Amino acid sequence: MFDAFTKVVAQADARGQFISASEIDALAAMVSDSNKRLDAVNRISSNASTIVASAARQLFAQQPSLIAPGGNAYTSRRMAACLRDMEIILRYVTYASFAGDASVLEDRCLNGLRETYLALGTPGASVAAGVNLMKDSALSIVNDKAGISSGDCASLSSEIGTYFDRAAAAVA
Ligand code: PEB
Repeated sequence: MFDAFTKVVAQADARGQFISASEIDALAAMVSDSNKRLDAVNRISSNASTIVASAARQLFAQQPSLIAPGGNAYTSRRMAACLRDMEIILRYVTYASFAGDASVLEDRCLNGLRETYLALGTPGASVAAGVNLMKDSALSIVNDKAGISSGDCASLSSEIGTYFDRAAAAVA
């Protein structure tokens, strides 16, 4: 598992070179914006159940066959597994957002997930749709102007968006 700093170290070591000025500049920029990152992670984490519940509600409205008899979220056991999976994926997205690096998400959550869903008969495309709905909801919470000092969060939002995109692409 890497964070943005250890990733740069590992890459420099693989090249057998010192850390470059541009790498230092990029990390310095990340540090100077770190309060935005912590606020974003805090907002997503503290609204996790809302994000999961509203994404799931929209997913089942868009794909009602999932909750109809025989569907992949039919019976409370499967529904619970589905909500739990969405929460697990969201949790790893917050870890990646915190670390500034996708490796924790890739290694501990997404690696093998497509094969797991194939084996279970769970439709990966529907999971991906659920992840995209969580992305929309999480980013609107991150970008809410209310109750926070204002600033430009465009690049942070798009970085966080890429973690959701990776999760969706891993199972679609
Ligand atoms: C991945 N999900 C399920 C299982 C596993 C995962 C390993 C099988 C074991 C179990 O049921 O608990 N576990 C999960 C995960 C990690 C992990 C992400 C990462 C570290 O350890 N059903 C739907 C929706 C979708 C869904 C499309 C969006 O209709 C999910 C939610 N996952 C779903 C369902 C099951 C499941 C299991 C329904 C149960 C499948 C079954 O038993 O029939």
